[in-house]
Amino acid sequence: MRDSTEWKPTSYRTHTIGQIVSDGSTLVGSEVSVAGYAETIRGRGAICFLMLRDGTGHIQAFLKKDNMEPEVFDLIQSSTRESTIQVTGVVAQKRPPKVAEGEPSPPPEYEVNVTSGQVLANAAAPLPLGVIDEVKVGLDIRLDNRYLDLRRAHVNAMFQLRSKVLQYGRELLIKEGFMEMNSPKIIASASEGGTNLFPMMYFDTPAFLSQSPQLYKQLAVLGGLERVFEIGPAFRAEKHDTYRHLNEFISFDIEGAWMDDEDVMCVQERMIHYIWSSVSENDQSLIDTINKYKISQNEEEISVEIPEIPFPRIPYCDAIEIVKSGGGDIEWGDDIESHHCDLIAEKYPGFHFLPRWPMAMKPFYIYHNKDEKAATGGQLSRGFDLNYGRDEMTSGGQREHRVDMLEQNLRDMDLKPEDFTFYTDGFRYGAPPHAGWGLGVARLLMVLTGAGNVREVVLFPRDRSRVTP
Ligand code: AMO
Repeated sequence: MRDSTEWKPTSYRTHTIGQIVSDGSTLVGSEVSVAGYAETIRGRGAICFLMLRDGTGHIQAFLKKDNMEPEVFDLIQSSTRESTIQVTGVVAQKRPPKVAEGEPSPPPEYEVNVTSGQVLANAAAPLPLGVIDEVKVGLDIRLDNRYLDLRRAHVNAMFQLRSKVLQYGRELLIKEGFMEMNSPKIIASASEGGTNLFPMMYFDTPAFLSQSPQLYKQLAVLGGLERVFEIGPAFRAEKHDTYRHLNEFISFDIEGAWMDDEDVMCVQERMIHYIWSSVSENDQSLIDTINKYKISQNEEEISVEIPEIPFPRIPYCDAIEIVKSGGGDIEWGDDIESHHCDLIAEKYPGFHFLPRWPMAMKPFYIYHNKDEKAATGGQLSRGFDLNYGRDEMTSGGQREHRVDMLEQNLRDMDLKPEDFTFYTDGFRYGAPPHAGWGLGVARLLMVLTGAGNVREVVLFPRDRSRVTP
């Protein structure tokens, strides 16, 4: 449940449930108002036990018809599970349960003896999925009813953890002098290849949804912001139906001036190390909630093992040799696909970087160094990936900051420099060498939480068959 120390009173409640649960001893005898979802409503006749849940905890509300308006009592008693209810009453310590002699007494528990209340909104019954009772339902039903799925403790904990991961990522970058920026999501030209764009009409002009903040984070750096980051949506019209692809995903990007590929790989590993360390230090209760569910489902528990840094660097050429020696069918110049990654992961099971990809396999904005040739004679680039197991987490690299080379790269990749003048013009007035990366947030969360599908860690995923809710 959420940390409740800084919650302030609102029109609907004087306290959060978590505050009463944790500060009950100081509140006994005081009047409080709380509001939440009705988990269970038990009792007959003139007595009712209502278990209320808000985002911070659970508490029992005890209702006696004699102590309140009888109509309100009847309304609450006849309300359905998950209805939202507000009650006002006096905090009392619950009678402690009997324990055997010599056994330690459990910590005191508190309840609210209700004097008034109201049903704020009744829930329809039956619920399309169980919130507190574990009835197995498929992912599609869960996603169709995500607003209810989210009320389940482990799902709620998962999204709290997601928020923490982003918070820690931001923290580390801000400490290192990066500032947050936002780039436009309606764009005129592709940065990551033209085939997977979502076209749209921008009034009378054809435009696209942005695949990446790439060109804009670079322009911000050229403009003197020096170190920027962005956490924002990226759109890809890819016809994949896999556990790790979505058509809209959150990309966590950085870009830094006076940096090369190795510099930004170091930033990335420090950030991941910081995220894992911070989760391990601060968020065990979220992990415990998720693990409680995993244990009930016989799934492997999460254990937050802080990865050692530096992560191994396996240059592309070496990676090809590892795949070949593992029996994989691959040649220099081929993409390293998931089944190849499995062979690399046998040797490097944790996070590992794959730097120095062939230039022809990397986008036009990647740095082109004519002196960097592979043994095959092929041109190498300053582009890298970060992988974990069979999955790519990140792509990045040093960027081409020399405008003539940049235009050459565009031509080499059959793109027209005149379509990119809004970008290339930014390089005509002095451009710092710079580098950056883009990390798939959902993929990183899959590693942290052991989720088998990105949809588990994305609130309202967008894939080929889903645009609602
Ligand atoms: P790239 O296209 O490799 O690089 O994307 C960066 C990272 O984003 C994630 N990702 C996805 N996640 C879910 N669904 C998808 N369809 C999807 N596509 C990509 C991956 C990937 O590693 N501009 C460069 C980054 C840079 O060089 O700074 C880029 O976008 O985790």
